[in-house]
Amino acid sequence: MTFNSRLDPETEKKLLKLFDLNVNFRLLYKGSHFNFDIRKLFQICSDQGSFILTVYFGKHIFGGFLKKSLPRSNEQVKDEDAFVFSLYDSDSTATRFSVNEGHHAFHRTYSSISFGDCLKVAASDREFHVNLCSTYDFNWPEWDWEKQLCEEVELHRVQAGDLLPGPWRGLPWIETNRDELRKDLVSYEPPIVGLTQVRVLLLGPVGAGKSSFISSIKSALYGNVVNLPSIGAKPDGIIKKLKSYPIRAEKGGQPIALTLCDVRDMGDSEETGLSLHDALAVINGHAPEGYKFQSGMPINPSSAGYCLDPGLQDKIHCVVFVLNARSLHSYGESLVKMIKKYRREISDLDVPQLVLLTHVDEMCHAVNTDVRYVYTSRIVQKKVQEAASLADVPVSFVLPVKNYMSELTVNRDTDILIFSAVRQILHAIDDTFEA
Ligand SMILES: Nc1nc2c(ncn2[C@@H]2O[C@H](COP(=O)(O)OP(=O)(O)O)[C@@H](O)[C@H]2O)c(=O)[nH]1
Ligand SMILES: [Mg+2]
Repeated sequence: MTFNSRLDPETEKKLLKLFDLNVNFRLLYKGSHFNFDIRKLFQICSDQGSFILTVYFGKHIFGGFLKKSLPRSNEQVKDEDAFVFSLYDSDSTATRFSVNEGHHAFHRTYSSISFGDCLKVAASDREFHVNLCSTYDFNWPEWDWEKQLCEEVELHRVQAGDLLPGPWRGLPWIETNRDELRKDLVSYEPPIVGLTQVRVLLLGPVGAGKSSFISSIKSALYGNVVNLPSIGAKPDGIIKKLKSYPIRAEKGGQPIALTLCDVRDMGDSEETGLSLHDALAVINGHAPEGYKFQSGMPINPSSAGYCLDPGLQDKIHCVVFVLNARSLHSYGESLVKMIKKYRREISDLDVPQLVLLTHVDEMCHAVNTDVRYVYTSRIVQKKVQEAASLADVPVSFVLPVKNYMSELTVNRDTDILIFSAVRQILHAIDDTFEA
């Protein structure tokens, strides 16, 4: 049974900034999911460690933090670190107020939760109401100090120590490394004489970040953020073309030896997305550029442009499964089975396969603020392990990245992470040809 927090990533970031240490949130309770039953909240959340309670009114959020656990029975808790907070709307920053200098910071009864005398959340008849103390300046211009009905109530565990003592993969985050990685990519030569381009196919469900990865490579090379029109495009679910993207060292320059190929997204079944048959046809070089994939119409020798006798240059030299770290837990069983099946079939073709794990910046506050934490983040490490087990590959085959998206300018460390993922793809190709 999964349920998602009402906190969007931007708001979550603001709340995370309330803490001096690096922390992350794990949702334990959501009122609307549990029919606003406070007994359920006590049952699930007691003795679970530090927590933050959030109550929502449209864009406005109030709440409280307790470093200690929610007690199992009705009692008062002393906690020097407890605080209450308010976030007026998405444009402002969250403000925190300490609670009574720690004394009686928290109180639970069988039907209510109070942070000092500042904030009380009381349940009655499957509803939650909140009372605020007007002596605190909650920065709340339009607040009516009478008790208010909460739209939503959530309780997140606050997990400290998101960062490991040291990185689990080394990467020098220095300018010379960016230059070197860039130079290696631009001067890359395929390991087979006569092959001028290696073709890398990106496979994965919609929203995984396939298009964004292609544009991120271009951005890192060009030194300015490039957006492909297909980024964030809504899936039409019916047709999508095979599109090859030659990569150039500079805008309008000569293509380098790497081409990325985008195809129809994978769906929950072979009928709703790219079929194994069509994927293999692309990998084996039978599908022509611009080929339109259609459900129920597998590519075959009578399809327009079908390449009957493909050469090595028409084939795919590496398949990269692109997965969204934030969605890993919600990928359906059928998609997971399909990925494993595709992996097995592609293995028979001796084509190297890797996993690109995107959206890691959304998993971890530290990575979001500074991408250099990617290999020190405990949660990213966990997601990498999950992705490896989902796709049945060794952990070392999973490449975590943060794609460029809303930024206006490129950044040295994001470039380094993108370039190093590309380097590993190229190494996998070289190793396969050498074997
Ligand atoms: N935060 C974050 N957003 C990403 C990342 N990669 C892609 N996105 C966003 O996710 C959405 C889907 O990306 P897109 O490249 O269109 O996915 P595709 O369907 O696999 O081609 C877009 O809104 C992207 O801006 C990433 O690494 N981090
Ligand atoms: Mg796309």
